[in-house]
This record gives sequence, structure tokens and C-alpha cells, in this order.
Amino acid sequence: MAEILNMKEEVAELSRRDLANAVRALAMDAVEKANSGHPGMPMGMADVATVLFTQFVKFDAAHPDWPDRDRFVLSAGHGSMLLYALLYLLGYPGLDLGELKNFRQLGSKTAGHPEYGHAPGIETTTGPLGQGLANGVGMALAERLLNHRHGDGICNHFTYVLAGDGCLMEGISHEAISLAGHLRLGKLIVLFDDNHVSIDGPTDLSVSDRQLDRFRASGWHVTGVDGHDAGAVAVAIANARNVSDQPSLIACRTVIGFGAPNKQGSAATHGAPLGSDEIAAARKELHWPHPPFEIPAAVLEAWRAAGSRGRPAYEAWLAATEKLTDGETGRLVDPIDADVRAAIKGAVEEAKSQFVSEAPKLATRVSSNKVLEKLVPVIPGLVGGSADLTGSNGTLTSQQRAIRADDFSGSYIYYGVREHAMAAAMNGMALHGGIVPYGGTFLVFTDYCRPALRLSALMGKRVIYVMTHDSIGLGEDGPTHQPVEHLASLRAMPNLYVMRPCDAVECAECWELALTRKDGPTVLALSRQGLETVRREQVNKNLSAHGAYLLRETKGERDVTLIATGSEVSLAVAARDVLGQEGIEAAVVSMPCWELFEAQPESYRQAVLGPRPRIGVEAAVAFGWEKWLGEGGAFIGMSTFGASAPAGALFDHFGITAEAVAEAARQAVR
Ligand SMILES: Cc1ncc(C[n+]2csc(CCOP(=O)(O)OP(=O)(O)O)c2C)c(N)n1
Repeated sequence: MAEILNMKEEVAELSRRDLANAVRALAMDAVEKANSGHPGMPMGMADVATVLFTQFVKFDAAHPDWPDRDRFVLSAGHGSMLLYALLYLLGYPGLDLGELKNFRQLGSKTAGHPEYGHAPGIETTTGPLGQGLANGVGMALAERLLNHRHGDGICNHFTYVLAGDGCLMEGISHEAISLAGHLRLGKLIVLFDDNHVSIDGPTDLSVSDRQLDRFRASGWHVTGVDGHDAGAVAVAIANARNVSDQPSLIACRTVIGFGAPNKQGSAATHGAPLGSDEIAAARKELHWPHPPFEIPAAVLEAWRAAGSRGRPAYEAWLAATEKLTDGETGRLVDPIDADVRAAIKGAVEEAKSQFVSEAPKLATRVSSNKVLEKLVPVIPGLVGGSADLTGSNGTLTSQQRAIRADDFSGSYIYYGVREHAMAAAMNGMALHGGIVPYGGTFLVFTDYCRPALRLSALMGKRVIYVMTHDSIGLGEDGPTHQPVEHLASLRAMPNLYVMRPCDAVECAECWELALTRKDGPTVLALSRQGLETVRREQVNKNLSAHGAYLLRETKGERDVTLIATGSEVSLAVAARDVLGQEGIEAAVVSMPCWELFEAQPESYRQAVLGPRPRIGVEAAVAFGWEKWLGEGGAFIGMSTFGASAPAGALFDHFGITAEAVAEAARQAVR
């Protein structure tokens, strides 16, 4: 009897090796064919990935968008062939052999690093190291929030992250690990490819951290295993799944490039094709005689069987959703459907009419908070937060409660001073579905969020960045805190909306636009200082939707156009009044969002901008403004860093005043 059992185990072990070797072969062959890529990590982690996907991950390849699937994040995105090989072998739609043969080529779904949206099963875009790990924290958090709301039958899944030495060396890993430990995200399991090698060579060239202790210190459950011992890996994963109140790290000791007899264990396998001789040697070493891109039928069949393993669980989930309305089921993916959109519109119109009738002088960070008070009750999936600047950012409303490790009923996250992880976790939540995340810090600290913000834009995810203290107008905190180049640098980023509302009414409109945008992130740049309400007329239409519009028209023929954003719009309005008394007809254009304005038809843009001359005014650098101002235009703004003083004194000192705008206009029309 014991003998029979042993035999069975042997067979199982043999076929498991075959399954893993299929991944190895596809990785080394695709990299060879592309003549670029990273074979080492996929070959080293093939055993771990095989155990994970054949025994643990809950998914159904035929239904890759199943909202309650386990998430798998390849944080070490350079090992993209691991993911592509798995998706092909498991039978996900979209990645056939042709795509693998086209690895890294123009138009293929198999980009150099995994890109979200290229094929089902790619849960997030990775490559910038450490981002995926922090995305995983956001996904695991989203899972807990939806679990609390809907129960185990609807949302109850794991998030697995595969991270390498590089991910763990990145600073973002500290923020992400710390946040996950604090929130005790027990359904987050990180598989660390502990291969002691990165690009420059052995990791002991540059790092001596005791990684396991580091995770332990942040409250994680930690184990280490031989990453080529499938049984040990399985036990470690099973144990990690049983720990419900701590995230888990499994350090999998592996050999990079496993199976390439002369190169394995060395940085030579990290990021270059192995070469035909070494590949031939690896085929021998691995007992894998099959030609490139050929997977024996029995091996493929076994993988495909693993790909449909989750079907009964998927069907059980479908049955469980019968207790939800269609709307609720849909909102597990996109929380802003037609009904919620209508509710947002209603809430924004209500806020606008209140602002118009009261005409308050409010900082836009405060009007943003007032708008949020109306939005929070109508958007069940809205989850706010701030990186330790809650009161300053105005991100918390009276109706929200904090999310805590022992209570996921809230909808507000105290991210702590972790801007980078906040941004990346928001990406994770948006990617997970069911959640619309917004998070705040000072605009100047978009620099601390930037790598994640860039990925929000690249992936086209709806993440809302509430960035307050948007200019020298923040005053006494001085130049370290005063953004000067940030608007320009954010506007340079494709697919990011940068919105700088001029008053409470525009602020409400910008919130509506950010929330109803489906295909990308928005930065709301909000003032610290009070701003007059310049929108005094009741208009239900969202004027900010055009990006820019005529705020004050001229009575007669236009002599000059004053174009401003945010807090400087009121300066332009004041300048216009002065100019009017002198017989100079000045129109004022409010331009809360360049990107939306750029998308308008040429005729609309010309009508708004009017004939030259044009004067731009923004308490920031001029970079980029030339496209609106053209020949003969002038810009009133910043050309240096700011200074520490009260806001009023700074605007005078740097010459950003109504008088300066008026004078520039006089010069221009002369
Ligand atoms: C933020 C960032 N910095 C640098 C790189 C370039 N890079 C890609 S992989 C890598 C080394 C990663 O080492 P490791 O995680 O150990 O991967 P392995 O060598 O095991 O494949 C580096 C520096 C990157 N992708 N992202």
C-alpha cells in the first residue's frame, strides 16, 4: 500500500515538474525569439507558480472577470513571460501561442511588462518595481470592504502577489507592508522570489536586510521555504491561507534561471536571452525534448484542467448573486452606473445652487468637503482617505467612519504618512472593482505619489487625487510646500485630468467630472486660501465639462482675453473691471481643465480663446501656457520657487495681482 502511494506521489511529482517545465520552456523560448526579455525569474518561480495555480488560486479561465476571483499580481513585472505562459496554459481567452511567439512586438498583447487591459488575467500593469505589491494591498483591502458589505458568498477571495528582491528593496514596499500589517489584511499572501540575485549581481552587493524580520516587525505572518520543493510550497500556502488576521509572506528560496545548467543562479539569466546553446542544454537538464512553443498534449490538458478547476465555485457565486439586484451585481465591478450617475448629477446641482445663492468665500478644499458631504451618501462604493492631512485636505465627511483592522464597515482610510502607498493602493482598489477611491495630500506631494499616479493614467483607472494647498497661496509653510512646477508636470502626463477649480461652483462641477470619468484619473488641485464665488448665475449645465469657458464676456468687441485657473480667476475678473473703466474690453476665460479643453472642437476653442492678445495668469510656472497665449501674449505667474510669508504678501511680492494682469493687458493692446 505504502509503495503504491509512493508511486502515485512520484507520478504526481513528475507531472508537476512537467507542468512547471512547460512554463520554463515557454519563457526561455519566447525571450529567445524576441531576442529580449527576462527568462530568469519565470524559470526560477515556475515551481511555485505551478503549485499556486493548480492547487490554490480560485479562478475560472473561462470567466476571467468573475468579481470574486482570487487576484494574482506579478509585482516583479519584468518576469512577464511567467504570467503570459500561465495565462496561455490555463486557457484564458486572448493569449494564444501566436501571442507568445509575438512577445514584446508591436501590437501584441504580450508587452515587455504586463499591461492591464491587454489580455484578461493581467490584473494590473507592473514593471516599476514595488508597485504591484502596493496594488495588492489595495486589492486585499477592497476585498475586505466588499466582504463586509455583501458577505462571504459574494466577496471572499485571496490576493496573491509575486514579488522579487527588487520589489522589496523599493521604498514603496515599506509603506505598503506597513499599511497591510496595520490593517491586518489576512487574505493578502506575498510570495517572495528569494533568489538573492538582481541585475547588478548577487543582492549582497547592495542589501543586507533581514527581510523576514522586516515583515514580522510590520505584523506579518512569515515563513520561508525551498521554492523548488512543491510539497513544502503547498504547505506554506495552505498555512498562510489559514492565518486570518495577518498578511502572509512566504519567502521562496529559488534559483534564478532554474534549469539552465551553466547560467542558473547568476544575474546572467535575469534579463537576457539564454542563447541557443544554453537553451539546448536546459532542455536536456529539464528532460524537456519538445521543440520551441510545443507543449505535449497531456501537459496542456493538465494545465487546462487546472484552468477550469474553479467552475463550480464560479457557479456557486453566480447562484449567490441571485440575492442581489442587477444594479448591486453590476456595481461590484463599476460602482458608478446610470443610477449613481444620475444621483451624482442631482447632488452636484444641489450643491451648485446652494453655492450660487449663498456666494460664500471658501477655499476650494473646503467647498470640496461640502460637495463630498452630498456625494458620499449617493455613492456606495466611494472610499476616501488622506495621507495624514485629513483636516487640511477636507477629505473626511460627517458620514464616514474610519476603516480599521477590526472593522471594515467604514469608508475612510487613514493612510498615515504614506503618499506613495496610498496612490498605489488606490490603484489596487480601482482595479479590484466595486470601489471608487479618492485620497488627499498636498499638491506638492504629488511628487511622492507620482510613480503610482502615472500608472493610474497608463491603466486608465478612475482614481481621484484630492491635492490641496495648490500654490504659493498656502502661505507661511514656504517654498518646500508651495507647488510651482507641479501643474505643468502633471499636465505633461498623458490621460491625466488636472482640474483647478476657481470657486465652490466649479469645484462641484469638477467632482462630477472626476467621478463620472470612466477611463482615467483626475487630480483636483484645490486652494488653501478662501476664494470668492465668481460663478454667480444659476446654470445647471456643467460648464467645466468643456475644460474652459467664457466666464465674463465683453459688451462690445473683445480687445483682450484674460485666461486664468483656480485662485487666479478672481484676479482676472478684478483686472477686467479695472480695464473696463479705461475702455479696454477684456473677456475672462476660466480654464479649470486643460485636457478637457484640448478635446473640444477647434471652433469652440477659438471662440473661447478669442483673437489675440491673450494674458495668462496662474500662480505657477509658465511652462505650457504658450499654446494658449500665442504671439503677443503675456503670462503672470511664477518663475522661481516661492517663499515663506502670509499668502497676500506672497502674491504681492511675486507680482501676481489684478493690477499686474491689468497692466499686462494694457501693454498688450497698445
Ligand atoms: C522602479 C524600478 N527600478 C528599476 C527597475 C529596473 N529593474 C528591472 S528588474 C530589476 C532587478 C530586480 O531584481 P529582482 O527583483 O531580484 O529580480 P530577479 O533578478 O530575481 O528577476 C531592476 C533594477 C524597475 N523595473 N523598476
